[in-house]
Amino acid sequence: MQERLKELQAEAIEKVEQASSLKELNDIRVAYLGKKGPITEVLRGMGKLSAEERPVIGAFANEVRAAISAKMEAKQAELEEAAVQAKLASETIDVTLPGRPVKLGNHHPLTKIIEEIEDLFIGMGYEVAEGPEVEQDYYNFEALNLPKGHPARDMQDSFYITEDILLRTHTSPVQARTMEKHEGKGSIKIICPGKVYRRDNDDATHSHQFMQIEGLVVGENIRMSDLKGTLEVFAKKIFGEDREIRLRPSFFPFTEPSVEMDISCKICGGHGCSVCKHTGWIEILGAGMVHPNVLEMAGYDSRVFNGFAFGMGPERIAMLKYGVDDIRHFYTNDVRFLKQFAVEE
Ligand code: FA5
Repeated sequence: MQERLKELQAEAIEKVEQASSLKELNDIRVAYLGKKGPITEVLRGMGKLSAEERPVIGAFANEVRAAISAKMEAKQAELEEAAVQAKLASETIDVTLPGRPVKLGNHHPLTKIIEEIEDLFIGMGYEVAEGPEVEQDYYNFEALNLPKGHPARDMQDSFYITEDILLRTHTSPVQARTMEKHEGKGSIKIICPGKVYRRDNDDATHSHQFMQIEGLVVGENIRMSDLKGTLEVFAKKIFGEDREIRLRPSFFPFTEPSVEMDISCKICGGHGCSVCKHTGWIEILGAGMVHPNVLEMAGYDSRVFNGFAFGMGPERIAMLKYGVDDIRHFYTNDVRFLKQFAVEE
């Protein structure tokens, strides 16, 4: 019996040495040390042995199992280490390979122009104010001298949510809100950038959703010449000294007198094209002296206080500054269009 056990030990150890995978090793474990294996089989025959022989064979059988198990453990460690080494070898990184460039985004041209305009006005002592896009009819129209039924409401076709709530059609309600907050006291110098909405048909210079930047100055002895000077500084800083500006008399119910400012078209150099509707000029803002009724409705004494206001369209400004021929490029977000603005960052 001892001979048979020795034979099995030698046989099992040889197989373990030759095993080339963890699976193979496990199969050998089951085959030799398992309940149905040959060692267990030999031990089953121990009943036929004498009482003296039995402990000797039993102890020997345990030694055989221990020797096979120890060999297996050593082999298992060896195979596991080999597997780790093989994995490391297959995952070697060639640090000398050139890296893949990471594509960097850039600011949207509208963000750039709005920030540029904000910086310019902050430099002139203005503060930035904001207001809601879903606005009350009162602030969008009534507080701006546009009572219900006023024909000038047709100038801004609106998206109404209820009879009294709408998507704001301009940023001018922020003027009304800011003046109201001041409760008729003290001067104001703000700009208010934000989105506005109108039921306009989309074309090269119109969008149903666009941006505006409102400006408002309230104080004592503010004059039309202050407004003109401010707009001139703005236009020259943004467009350069060589671009022409013109102020045209206009009408807004919330300003009196009112003007519109045009800039000479960069696309055609002022000769006329589809962007400037063959006039050589593009309108970029409306402005005027704050109407006394607007000051009074917000709680200011119009005999003491006066002011000027303007509202500009950053899309049109960006079109003129960067030579963009269609406002819709700003919203379709074609990366080929957007990445052209990366170089100036
Ligand atoms: C207004 O919205 C006045 N609230 C501006 C104002 C403020 C006047 C304060 C006086 C005092 P207007 O509707 O003209 O005015 O719009 C102002 C600017 O917004 C225009 O000059 C133009 O640059 C831009 N704009 C108007 N409609 C569109 C549109 N559909 N798409 C793109 N830009 C537009």
